[in-house]
Amino acid sequence: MTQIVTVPTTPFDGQAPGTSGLRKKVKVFQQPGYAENFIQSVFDVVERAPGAVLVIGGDGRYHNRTVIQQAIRMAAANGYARVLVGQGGILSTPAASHVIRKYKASGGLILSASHNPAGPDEDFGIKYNIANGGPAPESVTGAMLERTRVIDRWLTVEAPDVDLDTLGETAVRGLTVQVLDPVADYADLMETLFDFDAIRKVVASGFTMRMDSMSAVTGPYAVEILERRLGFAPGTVVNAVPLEDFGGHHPDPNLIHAKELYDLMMSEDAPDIGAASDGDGDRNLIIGRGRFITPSDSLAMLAANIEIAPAYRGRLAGIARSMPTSAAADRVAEALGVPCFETPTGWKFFGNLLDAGKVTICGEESAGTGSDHVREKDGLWAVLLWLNVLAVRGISVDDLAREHWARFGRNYYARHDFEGIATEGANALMDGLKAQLADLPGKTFGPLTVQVADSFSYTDPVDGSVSANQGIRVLFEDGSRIVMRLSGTGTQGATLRLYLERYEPSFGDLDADTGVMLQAQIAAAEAIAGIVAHTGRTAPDVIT
Ligand code: G16
Repeated sequence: MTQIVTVPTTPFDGQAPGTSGLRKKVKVFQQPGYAENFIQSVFDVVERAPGAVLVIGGDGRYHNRTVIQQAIRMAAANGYARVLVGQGGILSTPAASHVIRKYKASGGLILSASHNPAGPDEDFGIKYNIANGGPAPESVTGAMLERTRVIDRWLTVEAPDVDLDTLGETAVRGLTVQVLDPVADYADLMETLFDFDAIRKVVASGFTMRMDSMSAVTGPYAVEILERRLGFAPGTVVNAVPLEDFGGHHPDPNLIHAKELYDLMMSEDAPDIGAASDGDGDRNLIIGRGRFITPSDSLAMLAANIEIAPAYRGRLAGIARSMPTSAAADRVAEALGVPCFETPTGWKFFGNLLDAGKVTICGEESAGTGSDHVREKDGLWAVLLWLNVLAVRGISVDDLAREHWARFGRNYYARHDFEGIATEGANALMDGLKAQLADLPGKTFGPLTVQVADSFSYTDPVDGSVSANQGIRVLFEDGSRIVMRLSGTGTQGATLRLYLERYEPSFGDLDADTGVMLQAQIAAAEAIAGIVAHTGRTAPDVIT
C-alpha cells in the first residue's frame, strides 16, 4: 500500500492560468507549497480514469527539475499509474503534445514560461494539457482557478528523486516513471508529414540555412532533424544546447531578440533561409534572404501551399487564426473555397476546431503556426513546411512572398508592445476604450473613418461556449484596423499590445516600408486610446 502523505496548505492569491498556463517569477514558484498547490488543484479537477498516464516535460529552464520531482511524487499520491517524462526533464511543447496523443495519456504538465527569460531571477510556468494534447480549455482552467482558491491540502509520497537522465523505468511507490527519448517520437512524426527526400535533394545541391535555437529547447530536435536526417551541414543549428538560463537570451523569435539572425539574413552572407524558435519550441521566425516574413503572412503563405506536403495533400479543411492576426489567411481561405475561423488569442481556442476536423492549419501573429498533427503550435513543424514548399517549388522565400502578394494582395502588419507598464494605467486605457465604443463609428482620424468598434467575443462553433472581452477592435472604412488588448503571458505589471493592419490590393504598392504604410493607423490608435498619457511611454518597447 502506498503511504500517502497529506500536507495541509492554504491558498495563494493569483494562481489564475493566463493565456497559456500559470506564469510567475521563479522566486514566486520557490515559495514552499506554491507549485504543489497549483499541481494539486490541477489533479483535483481534471478528468482521468483510474490508472491514468501523465506526461511531464519542460523547456529545461531553471527550476524545471525541482518541479518535475515534486510532480512525480504528487502523481504517485494522486493515483496515476504511469508518468512519461522526457530525458533530462526535456520535452518541447509540441513534442509533449505529441507524446500525450501517441501514448494516450490523460494529460500532461508542461513546465515552461515559453519565450520569457529564464534563470533564478526570471520566469517559470506550469501548464496543463488535456488528453487531445492541447492546452486545457477555459472550462478546465476556470475550474483549476476555483480550486486554487479553496485548496487546503496536497498529496505526496516519500520517495527519492528519480534519475531523469537515464532512459528506462523506475518504480515510485506504485507509480511507474518512464524516462523517454524526448526527440525520437517527434522527429519520426515529422518524417511522416513532409517530403524529406525532396528537402535532402536541395540540401545536397547547396541549399543552406541557419536555425537559431536560442539556447532553448529545440536545439536537440533541430540538430537531429535538420543536420542528421536532412543533411544540413553541422553547425547549421546555432545556440543548440538548451541552457537553464537560455544563455541569458530572451528566447522570443522576433526581430529584436533574434537580431543576429536578422542581420545575417539581410547581409551578403545570408543562407537561403533563416529560422528561430522560442524557449519551449512552439513559436517560429522565418526570414528569407533579405526578406522577413511576418507570422501572419507565414500562416497565409503556408496555408496556400500546404497541400504540397505529403500528409496534407487534398485535405485542407479550413484555416483558423486568432483575432489580432492579420486577415491575409482569410484571403487564401476565400480563394481556396475553405472556411476561415477567427478565434481569441490563445492556442487553446483552436483545439475544438482541430478535433472536429474543421481546420487543418492554424496560426497566430505571436509567431505560432501549427496543424492537426498535434494540438499545440509547432516551431520546427513550420520551418519544415517552409523547407518542403521551397524544395518542391524551387523558389526562394522572397520570390514566394512576392508571388503571394501579387495574387492575394498584402496585409501590412505590425504589433507594438508596451511592456511592464503600470496595471492601473493599462486598465484605465482599456476601460476608456470600452467607454468610447458606441461613439466611435463615423468619427474620423486623419484619413481614416471608423466603421465598427467593438469588444471581441467568440462563440465556439463546436461546443457553443462563449469567451467575451477578448480585445478591442476598431475597424476603419478603408478596411484597415487597429486592435488593442492586454497580454495574458507577462509576469510583471501589464503589457499593452497594439496590433495594426492595412490591406493593399494586388495592384497596389506591395514593396513599401511597413512603418510608413501604417502611420495613419498608429496616429489613430494614439488619438483614440491615449497611449502616451496612460502608459507614460512615447514609443513601444518592441515592434514586430
Ligand atoms: C501563448 C499562447 C498563444 C498566444 C501568446 C501570446 O503563447 O499559447 O496562443 O498568442 O501566448 O499571448 P499574449 O498576447 O496574451 O501574451 P506562448 O508561446 O507564450 O505559449
